[in-house]
Amino acid sequence: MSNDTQRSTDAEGSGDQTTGSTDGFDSLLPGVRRRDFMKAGAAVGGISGLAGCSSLLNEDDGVEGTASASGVDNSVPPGEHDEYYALLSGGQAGDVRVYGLPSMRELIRIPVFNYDASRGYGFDDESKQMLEDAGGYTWGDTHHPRISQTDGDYDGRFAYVNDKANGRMARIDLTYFETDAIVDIPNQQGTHGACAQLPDTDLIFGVGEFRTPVPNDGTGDLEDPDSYGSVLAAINPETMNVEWEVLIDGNMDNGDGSKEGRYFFTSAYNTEEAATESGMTRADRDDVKAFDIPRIEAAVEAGNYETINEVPVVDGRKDSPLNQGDEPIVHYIPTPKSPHGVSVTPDNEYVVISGKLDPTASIIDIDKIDEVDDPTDAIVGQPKLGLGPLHTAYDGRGHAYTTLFIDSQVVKWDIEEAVNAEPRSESPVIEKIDVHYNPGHLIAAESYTEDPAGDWLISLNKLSKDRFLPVGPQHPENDQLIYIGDDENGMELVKDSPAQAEPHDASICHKSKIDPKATYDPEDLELSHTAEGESSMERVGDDRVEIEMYSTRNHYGFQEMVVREGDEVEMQVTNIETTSDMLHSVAIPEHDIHMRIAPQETRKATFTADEPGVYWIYCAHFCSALHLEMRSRLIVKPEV
Ligand code: K7E
Ligand code: CUA
Repeated sequence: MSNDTQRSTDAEGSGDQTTGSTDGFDSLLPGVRRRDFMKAGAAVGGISGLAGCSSLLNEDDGVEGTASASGVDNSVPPGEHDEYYALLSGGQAGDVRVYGLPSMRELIRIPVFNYDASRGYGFDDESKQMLEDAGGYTWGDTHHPRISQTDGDYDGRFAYVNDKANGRMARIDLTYFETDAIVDIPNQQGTHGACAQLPDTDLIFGVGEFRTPVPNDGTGDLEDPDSYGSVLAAINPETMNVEWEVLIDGNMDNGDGSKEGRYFFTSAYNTEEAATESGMTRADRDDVKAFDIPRIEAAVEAGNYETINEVPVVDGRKDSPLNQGDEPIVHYIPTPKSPHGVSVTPDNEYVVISGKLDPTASIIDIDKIDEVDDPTDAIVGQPKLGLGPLHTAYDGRGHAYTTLFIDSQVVKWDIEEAVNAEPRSESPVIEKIDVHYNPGHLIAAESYTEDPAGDWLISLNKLSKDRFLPVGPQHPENDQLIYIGDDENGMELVKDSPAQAEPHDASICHKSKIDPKATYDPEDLELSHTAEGESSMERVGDDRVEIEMYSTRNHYGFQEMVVREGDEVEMQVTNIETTSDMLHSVAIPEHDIHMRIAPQETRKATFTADEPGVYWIYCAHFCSALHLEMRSRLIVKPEV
């Protein structure tokens, strides 16, 4: 088998991976988009449940999907694509997972704050350097992946995700589904909430949860929690620089932005500024903060800040001069009790704050925030939902869906009804469904945009207990798929899907809005491209060797490379394949190197050859029938 016969002439990056399939609805119902069809769920009654659309498609050939009792079907036949991308945070795993929806198939994992040899991430010079520059930690705690928007809709360019563990924010380039930038946020520990300034992703906000001395450099009073503070950080989405921060009283938890860019909202659970659990839960209400972004930017512009660790920090505490008078930069709105989730409604009328330690959610009228004298007058509804309300999502039909952590349920309720009802009334509640068990976030398709899809919802349950085969004391989590497209027949639990700990939040984006490349565009890379026949190996100093070579089926540019003990070796490899999915890797035994290189991609690794001997460089990615033969010898000669 020669290299030539194996080399396919498949058109490069034909895009068939992402755009080739039709979802069937276009042809079935000319002029009606699938979403519109689903939104008409109640009206079309019986067939509204055919969410997976495979049964509809297959009606003629008699093939049935795995429809449930009411006909809801999330199955995607072999070879067919899903309707949505779901990007889920991996929590303590430090990554972001990509599911296809509605099948809930996990497609790939994107390493972000973790090292992942299966993606070569953290093992080549560039990604290793990026992780090193971002603090050099080997793990992170991702919670809130948010996809960039333009005009209030997903633009599919980037996703941003926080690291609660080490106070960082990362950007994922959705052209390649790869992390391309990480910022270590100064003056912030416990970056929890993460969200963009909408509608055009002009800023990314990192929400500081843990109160520390600011700056936290050992100066000042370390013992007295009263002297600590936490900051909101505004990050430039292009440069990933922190533009400014706002110091606040109390603490912050989750965050969400108003849809027109004016406000950024955060919840809180430690208005008491305590350092113990009992101290943190003493107060019956905690301050939701509404940051007025234009006013904060005006303060920065006017020089009303203190520079701490090279970042302009604006004083947004209650007694700050900037918060006196009619135009405060931060509104403090007390809501019950240790509120957690923060979700702006798709129409930008309200922000819903889930009570966590109170059975209600508080509905704040966004237009009233700057008008009322008593901030609590901006709270226009407080429906009683159940025990442990945590997070809220929307279907675009006027309904909200809130997880009840303690009740292990998802509650569906009517937003306008809740505004009209008496406080603590249960009348806005439409329906509750059991989930298994103890849900944290829930997320509905495109719920974070101005136009939610209203068909699928995932409940991200923290406990799975008895739902799967036992695998020892560490259980998987349970991501449950719920169909919400049928108001008449109600919510339907469709699938249990085990997940490695710990997905917190997710963004669900229609497949038409993300357009990944199937091979690399060498123009997008900083490293030079090495073509076939152009491999080079050069000694550039007494103890430094530079290698540039290509890889293809089934060999590397060099069959052997001879260096001297103690040499620093810089090895740069281009995968010259043009066929999509034809990856190679460069694994160097006993040197902790693994580069995994996609078609037309170039990667580089630098290492010291400090142990004389022979090392078989091999391709660790099974690429072809001659994969095992795809090897090269690294010969390290002893010093004489
Ligand atoms: Cu509720 Cu970090 Cu959004 Cu977890 S957070 S669940
Ligand atoms: Cu190349 Cu295996």
